[in-house]
Amino acid sequence: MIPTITAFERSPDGGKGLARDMRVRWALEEVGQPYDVRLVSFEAMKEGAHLALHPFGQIPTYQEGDLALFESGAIVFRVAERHAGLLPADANARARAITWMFAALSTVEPPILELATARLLESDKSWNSERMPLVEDRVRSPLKQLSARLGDADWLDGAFSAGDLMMVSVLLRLKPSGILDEYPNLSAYVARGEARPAYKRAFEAQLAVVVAASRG
Ligand code: GTB
Repeated sequence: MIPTITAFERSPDGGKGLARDMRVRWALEEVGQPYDVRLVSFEAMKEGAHLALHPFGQIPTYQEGDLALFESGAIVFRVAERHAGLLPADANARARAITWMFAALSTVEPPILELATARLLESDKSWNSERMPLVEDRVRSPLKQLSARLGDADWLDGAFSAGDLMMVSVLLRLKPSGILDEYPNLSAYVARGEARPAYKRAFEAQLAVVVAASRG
């Protein structure tokens, strides 16, 4: 059965692959599962039909038969669980890969989102320049430890897994800030993720939506 995911009809990032459908596309590409994409406008996201799929009125969603999921982490986990290639067969290694997915989403991503909010939505506030160093340091704190743990390994725990897919996806959001460059092994880690053929296919697919929208 071909699953259907949702993505922005007009992505505010202009095709940089930062919206969260990108990690779902990437997972589907990694496992070789074809998928359909339904594009939704900001207005439609907040209306009943979409809210029935996503209680917070966001993208991405995932539909497979009568199963409907939201939350990119849950969707990537579903894809990884149902197909070979993103989670190791060994039970302990599998549990560790899932742990890295959670670490990406619940430890590394929140301060990165806070930084994005501070830069995009609060730059005009009088207190922004005073607060920004604190926000940036909250990003650096888990990165320093992540960098130490990764060391000179290619991936976080042996072979590439859904844990790496999620961690690279989360770190990508930091690229414009320059903070990632402070950790050369993390920059190289992200570049390794971006170099994967599945990542490139996913990136091109989301970019094609932006290009098509710009042509009207
Ligand atoms: N926790 C959820 C998940 O992981 O799936 C969060 C989903 C989410 O934040 N979705 C965003 C959304 O639908 C799109 S990805 N927003 C519309 C709304 O809330 O009304 C977040 C995002 C948006 C824009 C950029 N960008 O322009 O760079 C990057 C990321």
